[in-house]
Amino acid sequence: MRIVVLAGGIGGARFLRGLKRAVPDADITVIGNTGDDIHLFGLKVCPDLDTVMYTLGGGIDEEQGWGRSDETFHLKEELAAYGVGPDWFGLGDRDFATHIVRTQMLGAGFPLSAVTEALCDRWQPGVRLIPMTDDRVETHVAVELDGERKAVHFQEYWVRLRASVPAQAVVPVGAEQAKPAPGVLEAIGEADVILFPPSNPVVSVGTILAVPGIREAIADAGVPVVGLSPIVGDAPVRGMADKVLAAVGVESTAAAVAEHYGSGLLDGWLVDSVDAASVERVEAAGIRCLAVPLMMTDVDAAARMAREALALAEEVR
Ligand code: GDP
Ligand code: FO1
Ligand code: CA
Repeated sequence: MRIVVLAGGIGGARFLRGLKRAVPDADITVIGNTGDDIHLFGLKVCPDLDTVMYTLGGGIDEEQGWGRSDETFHLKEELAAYGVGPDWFGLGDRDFATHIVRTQMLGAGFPLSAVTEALCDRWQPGVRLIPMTDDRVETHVAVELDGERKAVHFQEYWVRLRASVPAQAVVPVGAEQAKPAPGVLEAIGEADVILFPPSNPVVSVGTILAVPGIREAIADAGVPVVGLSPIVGDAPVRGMADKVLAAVGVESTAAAVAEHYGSGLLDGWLVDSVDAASVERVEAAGIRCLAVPLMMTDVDAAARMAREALALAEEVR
């Protein structure tokens, strides 16, 4: 079975680990969000691609959900001693090696998709990980700071400001001009099923869908498209989805997120058991909906969610 998954970072990666356990023989292609990418210290950092690669490859800091396990921060301390920042973004020594290799290869002329493939040669994530685009896309967030409206990089909004001020707008800068990376549209066209994991609907899945051609290819694929809600009990399980959903005028409920994707894109939607009351509203929007446990407390729980998603896909096929 050929499965295509549109993934952000932690939510996407943990779901994928469950999906691999649920269907070990499946051919899984992951289209990764690159809107979170940021240039720091002259290096290109791709947090969501790395979170997927490290999580599936066994190199993730499990507790944190991002960055390398067994990490140290000597390089960051040395940079700080020179007064070189930013000091608010925690790049570890082991993680730095990934960004150095990536930046070196990009400088030599390789596209990000080829670089990601080379990095995955080491990590063997067991899926084909493709960035949504080889072109530069950066998510910016419009905020009001000290009485002034300005746009900050998504990482600055989330990591430095901890999403402590409202997001007035979310803009995937460069997305309109971006082209899907090689293999993205082909994978969608050849898929038997397409899954939206419980990833951020705005700054993860929403950013991938903002690359011209991807949304259309999914809508026209003619195969089941099934999503899992990242909103449980009217709040994100973690992160700032409530803030960025508000910026696009969507309430933080499992049903509103399904309606936001819409029946033009989604055939099936899973909500958590605590949100069983919202099933009717989702079905009224023309999307088949079931309530099942959606907390990824461990890999087995994520695998059960993956089986539910695939069963729902068969039902709507
Ligand atoms: P990020 O890039 O690291 O923010 O990761 P994603 O975009 O892939 O996923 C973030 C979303 O995952 C957040 O909105 C969370 O609410 C959601 N999430 C995290 N853990 C869980 C979980 O155990 N269950 C569900 N349903 N959602 C989760
Ligand atoms: N998240 C933080 O909250 N603080 C950090 O210092 C931080 C550093 C970091 C370094 C590499 C990386 O791949 C991810 C990192 N993250 C950090 C996570 C990341 O900023 C966000 O969680 C995602 O981009 C949100 O989708
Ligand atoms: Ca992300």
